[in-house]
Amino acid sequence: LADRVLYPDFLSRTMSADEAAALIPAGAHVGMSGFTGAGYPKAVPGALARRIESLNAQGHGFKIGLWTGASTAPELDGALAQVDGIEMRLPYQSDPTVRRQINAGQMQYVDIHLSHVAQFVWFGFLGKLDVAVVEVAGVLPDGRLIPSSSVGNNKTWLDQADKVILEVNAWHNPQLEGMHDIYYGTDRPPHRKPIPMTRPDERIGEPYLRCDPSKVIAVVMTNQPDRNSVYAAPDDTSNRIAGHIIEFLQHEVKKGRLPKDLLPLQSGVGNIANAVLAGLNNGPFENLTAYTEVLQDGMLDMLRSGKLASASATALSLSPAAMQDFNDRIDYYKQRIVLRPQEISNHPELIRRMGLIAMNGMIEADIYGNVNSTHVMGSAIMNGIGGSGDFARNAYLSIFMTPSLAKNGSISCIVPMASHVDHTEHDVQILVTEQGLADLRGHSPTQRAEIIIDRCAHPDFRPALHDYVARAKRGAVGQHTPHLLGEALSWHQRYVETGSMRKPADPASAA
Ligand code: 0RQ
Repeated sequence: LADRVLYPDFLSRTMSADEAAALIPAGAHVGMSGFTGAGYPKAVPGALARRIESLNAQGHGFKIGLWTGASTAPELDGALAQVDGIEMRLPYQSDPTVRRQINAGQMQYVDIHLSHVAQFVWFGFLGKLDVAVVEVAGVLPDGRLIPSSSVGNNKTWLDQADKVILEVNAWHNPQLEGMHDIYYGTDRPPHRKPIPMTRPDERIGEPYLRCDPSKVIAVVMTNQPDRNSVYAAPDDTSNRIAGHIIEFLQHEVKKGRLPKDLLPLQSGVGNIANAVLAGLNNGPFENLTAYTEVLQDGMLDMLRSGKLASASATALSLSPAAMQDFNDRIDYYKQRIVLRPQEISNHPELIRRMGLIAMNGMIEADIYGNVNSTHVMGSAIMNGIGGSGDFARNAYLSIFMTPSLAKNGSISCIVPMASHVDHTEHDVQILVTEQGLADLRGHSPTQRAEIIIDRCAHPDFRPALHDYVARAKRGAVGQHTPHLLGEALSWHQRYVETGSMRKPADPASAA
């Protein structure tokens, strides 16, 4: 305790997680730390869930509004959802229980761009933030805080909340101190100034989080690891997607549209993203940089090999083995990694200025290039838009990738019309599946349809997609983006009714 909490006044405010959880009132808006399984509070959420469970057994109807950085872990989202303790959740989540409750209509979910969250709170768009529960790695003698493995919205939670509960997690390497860069220069319009950053590795802020000590109502000591999920080894499909992207980037360098060390990379979460990074690690490019949200295993490998010179992110999201390596070589990584608030890691101004290469996963794309990142069959949430919209719209190159088929081949990820649109045709430049890569730049919708079907759709579904376009060209009210409105979502409807987008009579075809 004494070596992690150096601010003397806080010692008298240390208490158990149960005592701290008792300070959170029913109906409160609670801002918790945590981003993609890193830096979330480990003890207070579980204690709060136990309290909610026992109060609700007595008929209290206790729920909170839960705001985070992004996804957290079973000990936070899972624990609170299991006791039906979340009235409203924002932003990105990936917890199975939360997802089930949202899709059952039992939890409200507000899925907003990750760069918007902090400023929506500053603007008062989301109402008052009552309590912040923030994990830190330590407290300085003057009360400033050493952030832990993610920064997320912590600066905003600490600044905006009436009351603050700190979890000081001794599991974190004390040498994390100095890795973070917290920028305090943001303001509200009309007082905004340009953010003074032109390179991903630039430091423009300070390494600590500020916090008014008088707001701190509890300090809870923990010693527990982050979620640290394991990534699947790249399979053939992901390797082929990675191969297409690397070939494309080489082509862009040859054409003079990208420098030979490329431009800063943004990479989404998940196994395909990790495979692309593995591909880049074995690929021809040197001296790369990353300006991204989440630093996952693949980027750590690239930093270690030297392919990646530096990486800026808002969170680490590492497997246990990668975390071990991170701790073992923290001096090396500290010179190459900067962790920032998510309003800076995802800031449209910076993404546009630095010219990012954005690579994100998707659920489906339609023949005209609209991308659905979030909804299954137009209705059921998977995770959320996360930062994909921040990056896609503002990047130098916006790439979306997916296997061409889902659910054992019963679903085509290229469909006549996307059942939900997160990224419009205007924000999507490149689509990639294991089948190939569609470069949509400079092409009209009908030209795009041919390219997407021939390059990206699975061969089983190509004839039906071409047939749809041909008939739409005859039957649509306009020829710019021809659709047959009565049929456009029929593939999804067939899946809902039969469990497959393929026509039952002919397993090899669709529509
Ligand atoms: O579901 O696990 O139940 O089988 O979707 O699909 O293929 O494992 O792919 O892990 O890369 O996730 C878009 C969800 C892709 C992710 C998405 C089903 C599939 C499986 C996952 P099962 P895969 P991935 C920065 C960027 C939005 C946020 C973002 C995501 C599950 O990339 O959440 O980009 N993106 N943030 O079976 C029905 C289809 C489907 C389908 C896949 N067409 N129809 N189900 N699935 N395609 C990071 C942050 O913002 C934090």
